[in-house]
Amino acid sequence: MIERGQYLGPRAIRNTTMGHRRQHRQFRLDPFALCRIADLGDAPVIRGLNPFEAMDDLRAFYEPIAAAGTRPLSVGGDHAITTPILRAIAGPGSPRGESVAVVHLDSHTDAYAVDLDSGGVEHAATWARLGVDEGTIDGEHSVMVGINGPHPALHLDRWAHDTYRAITLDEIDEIGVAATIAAIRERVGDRAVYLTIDLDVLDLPWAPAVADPEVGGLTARQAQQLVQGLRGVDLVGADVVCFVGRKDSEGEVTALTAAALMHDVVTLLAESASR
Ligand SMILES: [Mn+2]
Repeated sequence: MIERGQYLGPRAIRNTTMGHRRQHRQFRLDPFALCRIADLGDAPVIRGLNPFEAMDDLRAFYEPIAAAGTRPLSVGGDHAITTPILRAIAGPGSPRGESVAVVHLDSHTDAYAVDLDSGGVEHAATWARLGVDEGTIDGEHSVMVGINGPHPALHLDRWAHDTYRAITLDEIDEIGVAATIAAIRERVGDRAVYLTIDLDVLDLPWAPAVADPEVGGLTARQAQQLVQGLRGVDLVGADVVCFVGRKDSEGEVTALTAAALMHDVVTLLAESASR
């Protein structure tokens, strides 16, 4: 599950976006003119060898961000980062005080139960269930998109389908991207939304450098359409995870794909914040 080198993901994204053009063509606007947008630097995880303490370190980094009303977009790290970010920005004890709807793009459900399946350890594949259990995620208004590939236990899928709206890659093939966007929007309604993108939802030509690759994922174009299709929802934060920069192909394809999706997300966040 854990793959070394993911902590270098943000640097690879910074490198590839050094000369980035900032204005959003489809939305006809400059997010950097709408809002104050800044790189807040690497989140210090001082106690990285202990998963529980590492989660607390990350949460401590995000708490003042949440208190300031800032809408964070983070680059992982693996999917374990989503738990402490959600704890800072949503649910009991957060400034918001209530759960958020989650839009989860991933080949995997990440529905392992901490106690039943994971020996009490919170990790990259427990966050989607843990968040529902501890009240940061509103399962009834949340949706998984792009579920694909073989997996170790059918009961995880059952939990995901019972709790979230889980749209498999097969269903996207069947109904198309536009109907998928409509289903996502219907599910989240007017709730505050957190978007989390595991890059393994993409097929390997567009994102080879991921921790847990699955064959036959979304094209980069489909992923862009799905993300841009969230325009108008109240997006309060987002992350892009599981990027293993040192596995990237020549031309830094995964970094470019991640950066393109992040530009869409930054634009969505800027529009949400300025509404
Ligand atoms: Mn995944």
